[in-house]
Amino acid sequence: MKKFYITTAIDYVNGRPHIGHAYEKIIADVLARWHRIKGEDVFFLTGTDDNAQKNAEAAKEARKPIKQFVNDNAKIFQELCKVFNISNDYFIRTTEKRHIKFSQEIFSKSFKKGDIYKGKYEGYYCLGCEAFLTEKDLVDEKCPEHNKKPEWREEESYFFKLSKYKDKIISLVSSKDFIIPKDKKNEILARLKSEELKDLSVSRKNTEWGIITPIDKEHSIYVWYDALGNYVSALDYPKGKKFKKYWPADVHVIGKGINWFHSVIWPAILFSANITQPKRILVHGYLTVNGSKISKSLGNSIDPIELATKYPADSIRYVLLREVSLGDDGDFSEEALTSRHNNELANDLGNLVSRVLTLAEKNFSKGLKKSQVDKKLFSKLNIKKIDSLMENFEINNALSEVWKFINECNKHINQEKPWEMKGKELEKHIYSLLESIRILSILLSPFLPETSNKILKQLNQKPGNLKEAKPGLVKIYKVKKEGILFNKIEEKMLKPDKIENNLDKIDIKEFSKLDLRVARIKEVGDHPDAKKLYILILDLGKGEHELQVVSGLKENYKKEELINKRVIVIRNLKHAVIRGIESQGMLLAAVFKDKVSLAQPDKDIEIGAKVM
Ligand code: ME8
Repeated sequence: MKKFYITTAIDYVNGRPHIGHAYEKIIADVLARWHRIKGEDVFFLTGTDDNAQKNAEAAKEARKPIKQFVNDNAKIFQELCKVFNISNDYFIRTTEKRHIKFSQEIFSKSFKKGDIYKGKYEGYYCLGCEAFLTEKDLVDEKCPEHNKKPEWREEESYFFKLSKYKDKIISLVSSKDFIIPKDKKNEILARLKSEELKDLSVSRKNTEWGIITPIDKEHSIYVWYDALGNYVSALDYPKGKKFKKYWPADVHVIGKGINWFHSVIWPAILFSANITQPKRILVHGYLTVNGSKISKSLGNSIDPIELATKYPADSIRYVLLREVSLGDDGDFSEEALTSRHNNELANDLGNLVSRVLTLAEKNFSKGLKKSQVDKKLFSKLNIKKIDSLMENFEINNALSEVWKFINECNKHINQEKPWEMKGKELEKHIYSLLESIRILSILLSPFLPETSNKILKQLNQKPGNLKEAKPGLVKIYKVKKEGILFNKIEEKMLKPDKIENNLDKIDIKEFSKLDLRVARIKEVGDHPDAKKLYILILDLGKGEHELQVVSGLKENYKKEELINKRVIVIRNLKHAVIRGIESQGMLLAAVFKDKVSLAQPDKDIEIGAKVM
C-alpha cells in the first residue's frame, strides 16, 4: 500500500493559537484526508515546539512556572485540532522523552563526525524568530517579521558546519518539486547563491529551559536544531516500525517565514546525520485579518477556537481553503466567511442536498432501488481533474471544480423538473441525484468532514473512498431527511461595531470642512487655574499665525516630552475660553480609558502641511 507522511510545523506555545495556526493544520488535514480516501496509508503529524526560549519568556511574563505554562498552552493547541476536526495521527510535543533523546543523539552524532565545534557568537538575536539575524535581514534596524529590534548577543556557542553542506543543499533545492511553489524555491536558491552560508550557532549557554547538549552541560540545544527533529523523532528513529514505514516525509507543510529553516537547515542536519531527505516542502502564504498582519508576537490575532463557537468549523475550513490560493498570502474576514457560507454552502450545497432528499423521501418513502443512471448529469464531473489539482496542491481550484458539479446538479434539477415526472423516469432522476450527493459526500469529506458525515447519515450510507465516487453503486436508498445542513448567518452575528459604522455616516463634504494641520509644539506652560491643563503655543509654519491651545495632556505627557513634538491640530475650530484662557484649536489624539496618545505625523513632513 502506498504510504503518505505529512507534517505541519510545530507551534510555539508562548500564547494561544491564532488563525494562521488553524489555517496550516487545515491545509495539512485536507491533504491527509484526500490521500486517505485514495486508499493510501497516511500518517499525519502535528504538535508543539515546547523548548523555545520565547515560551519561557512568555511564562515569566504570565508569572507561571515554565513547565506548567507550556503544558497548559500545548493543551489549547490540542483543543484547536479537535475543534477543527484535524485528523492528525499523533500530536508530538518536543518535551517528550523520546524526542529529547533523539535530539541529543543526533547532536552527538554530528559532533563526533566533526560537524559541530565550539566557538563564540556575536550578533543580533530576534526572540520572535528564535534566530540570529544579520544586518542585511533588518529593516529600519528591526526584524521585518516581528517588527521589533533584535537584541545584541555575545556568547560562547557550539557551531554546526552548515557551510560544509552548501553544494548538496543547492542540488537538493534545485531538484524538481522539492520546494513548492516555485517562487518560494527561487527565493531560497537566490539566497543560497548570493550569500555566504555561515556556520550555524546550535547551542545556548546557561538557559533554564531547553534540551541540554550531550557534550556540555552548560549548553542547551538551539531550539530550531531540536524542533526540526520532531518529524523524525515522532516515528521512533532509527529502529521504529513507523520510521521504517513512513520516512521520508512526503510533505512538510510550513508557512513562508520558516522556509529557510526547512529547506536549508533541516536538510543539512539530515545530511550530517545520514538520514534520507524529505520529499517536499510545501510553503503556504500568510493570512491577514481584515487586511492587517497577524502574529502572536505582534499581539494582533483572531482566536480560532473562539471563532468556531460563532461559526461552524466546516465553514471556517471552507472559506480558508477556497479564498486563498496556497503559496499566496490571503485575507480572512468575517464578511467573506458570511458571504461564502450563505451563498456557496447554504444556497448551493445545502439547497441541493435538501431538495434531493425531500424529493426522495416524498416519492420513495419505502426505498428506491438501483435504477438507470442519467449520464448527462455526470458528464460534468471530472474526478481525475480534481485529483490532479489536489496532487498539485491547488486546493482552492479543486474545490471550485467540485462546485462546478454542485452547480450542475442544481441546474439539472431546475431544467429537468423531476417533481413533474413519474414512473421509471422519476426513478432514474432521483436515483441519479442521490448518487450525485453521495459522490459529493466523498469528494467533500476532506474539506468539510462534518458536513460530509451529515449527508451520509441522511443517505443511510457509510463513508466511501475515491474509487467509490462513481454513479450506480448503491443497490437501494432508504433516506431520512434531518434538518438543514447550513443555517444562514444573519448580519446580526457580525461584530456590532460593523453595524454601528453603517448608522451614523458623514459624507466627505462634511469631513473636508475640517482644517487639519501639522503643527510643532513651540512652548508648554501650566494653566494658572487648572491642575490638569497645559497651555500650548503651536507653530504652524512660515507666514502663519501661532495658535494657543489649552489641552488636557498633563497627566499623560511631561513638558519636555511635548516640546518640539509634531502634532495634528484642528485649526478652524471656534475659539473657546477654558478656565479664563482662550483656546484656539484642538489636537488629535487616540484615547483609551485613561491613556492618551497624540497623533503624530512622520518627522519629515513640513510644519503647516494639510492633513487630508
Ligand atoms: O514558526 N498565516 O512556530 P509558530 C499563516 N515553532 N501561517 C502563519 C502565520 C500567518 N499569519 N503566522 C505564522 C514556528 N504562521 C516554529 C516552527 S517547525 C520545526 C518549528 C505559520 O507558532 C508559521 O509560518 O511561530 C509556521 O508554519 C506555523 O504557523 C507555526 O508558527
